[in-house]
Amino acid sequence: MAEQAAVEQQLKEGLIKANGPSALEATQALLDAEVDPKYVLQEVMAVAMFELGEMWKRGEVFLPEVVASAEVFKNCNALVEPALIASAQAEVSTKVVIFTVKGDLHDLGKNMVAAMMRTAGFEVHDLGKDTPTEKAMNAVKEIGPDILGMSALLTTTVGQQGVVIKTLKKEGLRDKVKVMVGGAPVTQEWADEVGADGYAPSAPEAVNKAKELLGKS
Ligand code: B1M
Repeated sequence: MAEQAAVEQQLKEGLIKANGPSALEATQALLDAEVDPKYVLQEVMAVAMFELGEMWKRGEVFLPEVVASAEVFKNCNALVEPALIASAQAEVSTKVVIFTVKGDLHDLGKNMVAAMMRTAGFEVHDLGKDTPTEKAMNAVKEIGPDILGMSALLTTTVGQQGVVIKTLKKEGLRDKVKVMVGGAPVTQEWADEVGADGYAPSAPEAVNKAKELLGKS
């Protein structure tokens, strides 16, 4: 492999410019060189998407370009996930239900959290994006998860995390599950305000927080 920093840069640029072949080539090169797949996801791919978001805010890129980059992210993620899973620890007695809240189509970060939780040996049930509260309630009743994880990326949808927690209370389910919240606009203060049990700013930290909440750290 060429110098690692150069390949990381190639991957970041491939994501930002939606150059799929170049991004995939760089992802594969990093994995072949046995760079930690968690590092590739968190420190390279997620960082590139953050930079893209800043460019979008400044009006340097537009929605169709962001859509194209998100597609490249998904394809690169599909390469990284098997490497992540291969490093999974055999634990499994922890069940997680995870989803992106109603009205919100952002799922790249939620997918990363789900993948890293699987790596930690958790049994993860991913309900997807734009998830109606009722679907989440049914999953809690049917699956009986230890953790219910909610992702939200928009200031207009983050309130749904509070709606879900209120609905859990209304249905007598709140004490049966630990609730975790995350996503770019989410903070510890917000988690406290809506009555979540835990918040994590990143996918690896979400795994640590889940273990902490279950007394397994
Ligand atoms: Co959207 N978008 N987007 N977008 N998008 C943001 C979020 C935005 C900040 C961009 C900007 O203006 N700079 C902005 C929100 C502004 C706001 O609310 N204040 C925005 C907007 C405005 C919109 C639309 C409204 C645009 C429009 O249509 N006019 C629209 C909304 C559609 C909808 O949801 N209803 C929209 C659409 C889209 C795309 C479809 C094009 C695409 C999403 C594709 C997809 O996800 N499949 C997209 C993208 C890619 C982004 C940015 C550029 C990148 C998001 C991302 O994937 N980041 C984003 C800019 C930004 O966030 N700075 C932006 C990478 C990902 C790995 O990080 O999701 O933060 P993230 O996840 C992290 C942590 O947050 C954490 O761990 C992850 C990994 O470490 N985490 C958790 C996440 N979930 C967690 C759960 C946990 C714990 C941790 O516990 C359960």
